[in-house]
Amino acid sequence: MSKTAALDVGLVVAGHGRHYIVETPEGVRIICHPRGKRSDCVVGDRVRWQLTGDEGVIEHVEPRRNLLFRQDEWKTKAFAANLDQILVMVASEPVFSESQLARAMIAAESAGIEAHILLNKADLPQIEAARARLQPYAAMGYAVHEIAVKARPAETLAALTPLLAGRTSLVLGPSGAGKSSLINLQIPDARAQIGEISQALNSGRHTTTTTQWYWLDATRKAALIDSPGFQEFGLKQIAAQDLSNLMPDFAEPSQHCRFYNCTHQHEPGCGVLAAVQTGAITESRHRIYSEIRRELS
Ligand SMILES: Nc1nc2c(ncn2[C@@H]2O[C@H](COP(=O)(O)OP(=O)(O)OP(=O)(O)O)[C@@H](O)[C@H]2O)c(=O)[nH]1
Ligand SMILES: [Mg+2]
Ligand SMILES: [Zn+2]
Repeated sequence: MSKTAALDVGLVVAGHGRHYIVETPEGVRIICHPRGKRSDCVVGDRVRWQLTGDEGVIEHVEPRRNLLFRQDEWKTKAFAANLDQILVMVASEPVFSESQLARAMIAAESAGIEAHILLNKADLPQIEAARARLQPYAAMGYAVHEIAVKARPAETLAALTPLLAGRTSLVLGPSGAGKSSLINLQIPDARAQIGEISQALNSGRHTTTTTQWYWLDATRKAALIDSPGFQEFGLKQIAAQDLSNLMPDFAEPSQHCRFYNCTHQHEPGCGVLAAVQTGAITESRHRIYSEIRRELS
């Protein structure tokens, strides 16, 4: 028997700086520390661990199916691993940044993870403007689900239940979009699930400060992962020449560029610039592309 096979298996359900909460196959949650200085596991990781005293030590992280992360100038921030889908949640209010939304979708494409858009707070008058801003994303093939988690809970549950069934979904988005409200709607015992340790770390706060894994069903087949609202969303992990391939509305037009290494900025015969002229690609999408591209070169 190999050394790791003798260790217990576990699932990382929360991380708090230098320690993690690992869940056993029986559903028991234990505080664990990584072996050594590097703390490189994230929520969703399958790990091998062993008990030392009343806490555990993570000895090994199993290979990941995928990993969603952002990479800024100085640091890499992993969101979660081994995901079936990402639900990028924005709301009619507060007004969302299209650049942040686009970056989250690009990160998902780059990690090879299916992404959906949830547009929350459909009850507010600002919904029309938000819907219009998301129209290009629907047109380029993303599913956009309009919901009202607090205002129309029954309707929201009915709309999202089939989407969530049997899958591990990460809910990602800016602060105040309603991510935690969605978790609480889908999972009535959410507060109980996160346990005392996590609650203590989040106590008295409305805003989420750590990524947390919640089971949706008693059979523990489906999960929802809550995450803190993000602001920065660097994409330094992406090579500049790959960027347009990760933007679905750029795919077809870029086939018509005269130069194979076209940057879609100023080149003659650029299919992307032609598509901006006709409106097939919006000005704002091209501006976001140019902004990210500048950061990558
Ligand atoms: N009008 C309206 N407000 C909503 C709806 N859903 C959620 N909210 C409100 O939006 C606010 C933010 O909700 P949260 O669930 O805490 O947002 P969050 O995305 O978890 O925010 P962070 O944890 O800071 O990232 C709360 O005051 C909710 O009551 C809705 O359907 N309509
Ligand atoms: Mg929250
Ligand atoms: Zn071009």
